[in-house]
Amino acid sequence: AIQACLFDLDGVLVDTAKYHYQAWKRLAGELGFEFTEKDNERLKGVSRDASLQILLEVGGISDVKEEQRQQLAERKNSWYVESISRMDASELLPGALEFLKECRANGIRTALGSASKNAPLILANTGLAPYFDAIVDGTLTSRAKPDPEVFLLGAAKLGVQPGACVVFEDAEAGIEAAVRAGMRSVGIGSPAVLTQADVVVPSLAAFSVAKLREWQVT
Ligand code: B16
Ligand code: MG
Repeated sequence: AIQACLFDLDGVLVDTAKYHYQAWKRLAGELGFEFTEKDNERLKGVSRDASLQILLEVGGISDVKEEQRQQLAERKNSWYVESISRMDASELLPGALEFLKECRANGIRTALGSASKNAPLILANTGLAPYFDAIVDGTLTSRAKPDPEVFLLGAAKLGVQPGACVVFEDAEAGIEAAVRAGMRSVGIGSPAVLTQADVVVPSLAAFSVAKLREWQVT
């Protein structure tokens, strides 16, 4: 049977994408170019440094030294942290807390698998921290999704074989990471986008432990 659930954070448990977008847009504004919501789609699930690289590409800016890059990323992050510092449990996505509780009530282990270095602050402010047996965030991984590192590390921390894990993800790269890790996956979002997922639901409110039980583990 399935023994563990591994969760992405942004887009699965909370909607922090809007705060990332506001902060990147503000940085683009200071640098003198527009950054649209469509551009922002490319940043979902992508690390902070890689996001900055994409942003600079959008603005047609290429000659930026490493030191200045770090300053720009730091600047964006300070605005982002300001926003998430004000978050509370009202910003949890539908069904997130209920499903985590249901997992734990049924003896299913839970881990976070997020690219964000700010994950601990978000978990603390939304009250989710006590529902995880293991946390893997952007400070613990060196290879970004679609590399399976983040989820393999989560499974190892839980002491569960990859084949007995299910990943919940809203980003294509995250689903691909799950596939490469040898795990099942539930896509949160649109089936047209998350084509590699085993099933796709609009939110965790449409999923349950009973559905996990339908999966045989080989
Ligand atoms: P930070 P996830 C990702 O979170 C976000 O989707 C992505 O937009 C962000 O750039 C990345 O975290 C890094 O976040 O700047 O806070 O370290 O979807 O992997 O939970
Ligand atoms: Mg995500």
